Order: sequence, then C-alpha cells, then structure tokens
Amino acid sequence: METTDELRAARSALQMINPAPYNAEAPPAALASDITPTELHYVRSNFALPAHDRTLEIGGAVDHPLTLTLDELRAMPAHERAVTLECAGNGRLEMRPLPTGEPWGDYAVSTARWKGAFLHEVLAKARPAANGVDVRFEGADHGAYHLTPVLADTNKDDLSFVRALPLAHAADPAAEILIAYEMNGEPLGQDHGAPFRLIVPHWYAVASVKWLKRIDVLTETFVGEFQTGHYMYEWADRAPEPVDLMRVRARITAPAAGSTIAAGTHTVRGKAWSGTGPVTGVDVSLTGAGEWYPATVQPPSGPYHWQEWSFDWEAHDIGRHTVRVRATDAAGNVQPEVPPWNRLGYGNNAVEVVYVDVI
Ligand SMILES: Nc1nc2c(c(=O)[nH]1)N[C@H]1C(S)=C(S)[C@@H](COP(=O)(O)O)O[C@H]1N2
Ligand SMILES: [Mo]
Repeated sequence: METTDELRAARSALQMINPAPYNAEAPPAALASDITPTELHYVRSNFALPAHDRTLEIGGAVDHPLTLTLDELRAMPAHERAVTLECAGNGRLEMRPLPTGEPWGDYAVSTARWKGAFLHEVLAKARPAANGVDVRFEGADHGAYHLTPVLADTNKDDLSFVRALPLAHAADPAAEILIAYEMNGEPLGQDHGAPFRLIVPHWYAVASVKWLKRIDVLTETFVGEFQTGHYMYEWADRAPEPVDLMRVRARITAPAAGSTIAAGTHTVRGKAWSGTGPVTGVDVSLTGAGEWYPATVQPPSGPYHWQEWSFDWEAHDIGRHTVRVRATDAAGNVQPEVPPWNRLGYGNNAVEVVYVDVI
C-alpha cells in the first residue's frame, strides 16, 4: 500500500474535482497517448480508500465456495488486455439542466493495460448453481454516501459499493472479464482498486468494481443503490434503462480547443471508442453548417482499445472555425448533436465542438 506521500505523488498530475471521496480527471494531454500512463489515468471513487486483506471470497449459489489469495489469483493463467474505461458521468457538465452528481468535464476516460485472471475461470472453480441469475461483486469500500440515494431503503450512513452482472455474461469466456491485479505492468495502486479489481470490457467503468472483496452467485436479480438506484438512465420521455455499454464517442486531441494556428495544412486528430462495436467511421465538420468529411480511422489495436482517427484540414481561410467530430460504430450507432439528457446525467456522448483561430 502506498504511503501518504506516494499517494499524493500518484495524484499530482490529475485535475481533482472532489478531494473526498477522491475524484479526478485526466489532464487533456493524456488523451493523446495510446496507453494512458497510470499517473494520468482518471480516478473515480464513491468512498474513502478501504483496507483490504488480499483475499477474495467466492460464494452464494455455488457448489464449491472458496477463498483465493492474491498469490493464488496470480498462479492462475494470466491475461493482459488494453481496456478503455470511461465513467458513465463523463461529460455531465455539458448537460442542461445540469444534473446532480460529480461535475465531470470530458476527461474521465483513459486506457490502461490490465493484467489478471479471467473471471470465468475463477467462477468455474466455484461451480455456479444451475439456477444462478446474477453475479454480485462487492468492493471493500464503504461508508457514508456523498450523494443522495435514489432507492428508499439505501443506508446512506454505511453503504458498500456493490454491482452485479448477469451470470451468463460473467461466465462467458468471450466476455474476457478480468480480475486484474496489474495496471500498466505494475501492481494496482490504491486509487485503482488494489490489490485486485474487476475489469469489464465495453461497459461503462462503474461495472469494474475496485478493491474486490466478495463474489456471490445470486438466484434472483440484484437490486442495489449502484445498480438500480444510481447508474440508471432516467429519461424524460420513456422508461428507465440500466447504464451498461459505453456509447460511441470521439474526442479531438489536436488542434487544442481555443488554439491559434497558422494558415496551412493541419492534421485534426483524436480518439474514438464505443462499447457497442468497433468505430467504423469518424466525420469532421469545419463550419458548424452541416457538411461532414470522412476522417481516416485506424483499426483497433485491441478489441477494447480506443482507436486513432485523423483528418488533413486545408486550413487556408483566415478566421475562427468551428471544428466538430462525430463517430459511428459497427452497430450503426452515431453520436448525437445534443447530450441525451437524463436525470442523473449519464452517457453524454454528444458531438465535440472546438473553436480554432486560423491566422
Ligand atoms: N469498489 C468500487 N469500485 C468502483 C467504484 C467505487 O466507487 N468503488 N467506482 C466505479 C466507477 S463509477 C468508475 S468510473 C471506475 C473508475 O475506475 P478508476 O478509478 O480506476 O478510473 O471504478 C468503478 N469501480
Ligand atoms: Mo463512473
């Protein structure tokens, strides 16, 4: 576990949005790298850092309950995947009316290399019962909740971070869900869930339970503050929906927002990702008037890894330009112009707009 000084150093390059619980965005420059250095990876926690005894209990509706130590997890076959994690509240600040909840700008998104054991292999050791429905994941963190609970029976004074996944997804080898103990080649740090955490590819990062302490197979659908209270899309005009897969989104990393550039050819570039399929197209607009030009999109370097896109802009007209970017994924999902408003402010994947002055 890091000392106080080490923790302070680990946090020094981030843009803090809440000191307690500690929540911080990546600096904008971090979005330019293919893999986000650990010290630039955003952090989102609902409670103070917990103590953890380095064991993982697996129980509930299983034939063979067991306890795994960190060493036993490390002794299982290890797998490493680069995974883009985005907080479901990323971009909340642009929603109107502004929802409650942490005021995230647009930098609660990062990509790290996560190494660990596959969840489905751990579950197979415990042998889930045939009537299992959900798998419940409990973090070691708990305490007074800093937001207003949505569910009437939530204990606001001592709440634990608990999430669930359908058993069919958790036990699916193709889902490649990790119980990760390494991030970018180093043991997990405190802020990212030491000693081990879940990494659920393609899902908004709320599913990736940090400081994982218990896994239980349930024979009924899980109900809880972080599952059916918060992290639900409460739409204005239709039934609520759970927050699950990341919505398709592109970000501009160059030229910088508000920058001044000399007339000439400039490469507009950035990142794009989606939880509902690889990004198949990125379009750029230069005036705000509706014309869209196709950018070049690099194939994904891994199935869960954001993609690079670029567009050569013949920036010869002197003056202010409105640069916008819009991604489409293989499932046909396209970014909307306007944030998809919902009461708790999740899943803002609206088209990004930056202003650039050509002189
Ligand atoms: N135990 C626990 N796991 C958690 C959380 C939490 O508060 N407690 N926050 C979740 C949310 S909302 C996000 S966005 C990610 C953030 O992971 P990171 O801090 O490693 O970026 O962790 C998820 N896992
Ligand atoms: Mo989040």
